[in-house]
Amino acid sequence: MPGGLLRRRSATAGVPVSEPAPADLVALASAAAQEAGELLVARHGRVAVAATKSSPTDVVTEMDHAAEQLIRDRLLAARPTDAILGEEGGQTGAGPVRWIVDPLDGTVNYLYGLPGWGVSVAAEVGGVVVAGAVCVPLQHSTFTATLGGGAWLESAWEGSPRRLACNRGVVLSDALVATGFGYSSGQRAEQGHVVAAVLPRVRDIRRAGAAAVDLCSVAAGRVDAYYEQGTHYWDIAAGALIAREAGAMTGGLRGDEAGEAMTLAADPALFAQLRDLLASLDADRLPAG
Ligand code: LIP
Repeated sequence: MPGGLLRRRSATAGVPVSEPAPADLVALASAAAQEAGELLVARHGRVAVAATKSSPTDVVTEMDHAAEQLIRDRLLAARPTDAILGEEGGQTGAGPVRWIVDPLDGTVNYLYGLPGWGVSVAAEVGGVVVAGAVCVPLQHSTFTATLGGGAWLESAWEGSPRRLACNRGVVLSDALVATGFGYSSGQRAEQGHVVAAVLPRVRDIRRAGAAAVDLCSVAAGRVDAYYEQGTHYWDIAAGALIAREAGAMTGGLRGDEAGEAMTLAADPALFAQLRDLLASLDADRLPAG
């Protein structure tokens, strides 16, 4: 992956202006995500539930805040004028690069000692995600992607980074489909109806517990597809780029972008089959209230 800064000429003064290269942004994203992952692993035994969000199962730990602060510090030390949108700290700054940070995706897995949690850091330039990293510490894995540069997996079990490609040519009835559920019981009731209708139509369902990791699993061919209603931007910003760069299509059910109403990812042919099924079930209808 190329390093250094891209240089362009200012339209007005002819003065060279530095634009951040996606390779530099992904290196910073990956380093910050890995360092936060190490912090989360090191302090796991000392987790204390500090607060709750929308329901008692949506736990916010002290560690979410500590991990986000570490990432913010690392990003701003390297790039002091950038903006950051973090799950815990909201939006700060207003620079041309905006970082999208989920310091701990899969909080419940983390609390229970399950390995499927990750740290997600993405970089947007001009509103487009150009770089992303998802570190999954207990799988000794970091997934990265740059726009147009492919998706990659660095793993302790593999010598050098491996380029990822999602599974191709899987029909819906043979597909292993990951999904997730929200925290409110009303939303879960609706999601339960949807998954009950999907389950007989696919090979099987997986509920792993972290959207960022699920999207990386699509990229790595560990599942064939992923869908979920209710994801937040910080859950999916990096993972969706990683999935797309591995050849998957991401989006909603009505030609829209992946987002809170629906996040769907799969290779394009399977995407279309699952989208049609989910649309027939109104799976992107947000629950009342
Ligand atoms: C999680 C999401 C996951 C969803 C969980 C939860 P959190 O985010 O990544 O996809 O199914 O219920 O919302 O709360 O761990 O950051």
